[in-house]
Amino acid sequence: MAEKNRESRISNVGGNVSGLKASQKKALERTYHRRVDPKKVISPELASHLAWISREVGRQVGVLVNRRGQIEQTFVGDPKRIYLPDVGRQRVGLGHYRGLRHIHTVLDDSGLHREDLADLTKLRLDMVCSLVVTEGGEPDRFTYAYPMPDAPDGRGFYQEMAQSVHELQLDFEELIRALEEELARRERTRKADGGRELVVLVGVYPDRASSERSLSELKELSATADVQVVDSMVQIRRQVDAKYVVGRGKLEEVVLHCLDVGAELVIFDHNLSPAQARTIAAFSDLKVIDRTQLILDIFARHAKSRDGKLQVELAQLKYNLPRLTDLDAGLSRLTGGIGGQGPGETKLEINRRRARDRITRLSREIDTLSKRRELRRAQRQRTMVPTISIVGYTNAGKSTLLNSLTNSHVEVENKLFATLDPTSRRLRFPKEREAIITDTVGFIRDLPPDLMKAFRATLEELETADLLLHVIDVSDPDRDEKAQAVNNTLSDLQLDGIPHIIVFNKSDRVEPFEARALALKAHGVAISAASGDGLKDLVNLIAHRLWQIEILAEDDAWASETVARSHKNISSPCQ
Ligand SMILES: Nc1nc2c(ncn2[C@@H]2O[C@H](COP(=O)(O)OP(=O)(O)OP(=O)(O)O)[C@@H](O)[C@H]2O)c(=O)[nH]1
Ligand SMILES: [Mg+2]
Repeated sequence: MAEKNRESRISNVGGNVSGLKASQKKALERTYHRRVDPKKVISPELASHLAWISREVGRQVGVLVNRRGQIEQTFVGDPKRIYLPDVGRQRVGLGHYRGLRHIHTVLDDSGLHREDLADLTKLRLDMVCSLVVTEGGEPDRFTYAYPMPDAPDGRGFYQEMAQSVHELQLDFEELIRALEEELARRERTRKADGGRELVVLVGVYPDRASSERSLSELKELSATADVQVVDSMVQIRRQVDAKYVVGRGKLEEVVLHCLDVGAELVIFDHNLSPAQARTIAAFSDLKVIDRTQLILDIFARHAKSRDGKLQVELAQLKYNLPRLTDLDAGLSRLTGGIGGQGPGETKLEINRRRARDRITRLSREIDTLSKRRELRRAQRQRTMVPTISIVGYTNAGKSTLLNSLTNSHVEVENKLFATLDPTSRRLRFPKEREAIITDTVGFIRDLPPDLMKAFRATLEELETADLLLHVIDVSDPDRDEKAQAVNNTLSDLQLDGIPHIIVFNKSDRVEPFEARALALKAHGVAISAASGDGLKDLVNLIAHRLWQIEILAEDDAWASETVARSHKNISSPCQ
């Protein structure tokens, strides 16, 4: 069978074969008959053959050799360059290299090229080698490099030169065994270390300050998604590279670095276009996801209600569908694992079709649930109870505020996107007045509006709100940018016409006058949702806005009773 396969490869010489004589092509085809001892990197016979034919055709000639010593591919380059044929986009298993080495001739005195070394790491080849050919067509110096993640110079490979192939003392089998053992050992150490996926964050920013701000949020998002950030790589440039986001050279550096630190996942601090996502995935052997996919992954982990889960899945499907590539891992991302590798056996078309079918079914189911919610809301509106929605950047303290206003126990966490499903509670005011108050999903900058729309349950609550409480974490150095991001999202969603109160929360974490001064300026209110400080002012302001009634701010008893008498007798509208 193996013989037959090899037969069928004859005449299959790739690359730049144009203009070659029939006899030269035949000679190139004969390369497939060569066989290298599996313990050797190259045999003197193969070296002589390659050198001779390369000089004969005046071009570089390359071969891919597998671990059994068979020639898998033969290809021809230009006099000064050679392009590696497609080695298949199948991801190499953990703890393994690709099982192929690339050997090519050079007709001048150069050794390994930069491209060779990039191929070595990005395609996880076993080895790359160059063979200098003399004027007379004889093999001369032989340079080789193999992966070495721990290489002291941080380059990720080890390079060596032999004056001739006869001088090569290397036991190839033994070398690969040791290298893979080391890879596997690293893998085991990582697992023992909690088994969290190791990631490298990558971003392009116009300046240092914005890189720090943006990366710190991406780190928090990564922590929420339970991956371990080992490093971040930043490129400062005015514009994002249209093709690779970071420049090509930087991307090579990223790939190399990932290999160095044992990371398999790269998270881009941008929203990649489908074309960029595909190009970058094709460029390296790493799993690549973007900021939106990371956020979606967090959403998938945190959604609790049936409605929430369906909506996240729908958003993931819609986002990932145009990003599916031929041999892509895409589908498993749809099931919520962080950029997880997809089931290799599934054909792309089936993936796409299944994804589309699922999108249709999910949309239908979500519609049904939405109608039910609408009914409930209509009932509420009939009773003329005004509704208040708490909005704000993620982690600002929205759920804490709902809890302390209504003595509830909505989950509060120092994590981004702790809340996904809206929760409504009744809030009683003096003089038999009451309102419904709803806690909603947090906003984040640069979230595609389509994704925001995925949270229909939340949005529907917002659309019918009579008043929005915009909660801002006053202790956050980026509070202004974040508040602006919330305003932008509100206006994207055409919700900026709803009256709102600005609530500066976490006042206990700043100087007392600071929050108050800000509140005064913004006609808002400073509170500490955690300690209850300032809540009476807030209740007062709400009552004033909703009914134009005054509750004496000095009257502590009244205000605290208002807060204490609140009930939690309205279930979440999407349960
Ligand atoms: N010091 C202090 N911490 C607060 C205050 N309010 C909330 N926090 C903390 O801030 C973190 C986030 O609070 P959450 O109420 O979960 O924030 P959220 O806006 O609902 O966040 P998401 O639902 O994730 O968008 C938690 O660790 C809270 O304990 C406050 O007034 N003071
Ligand atoms: Mg919350």
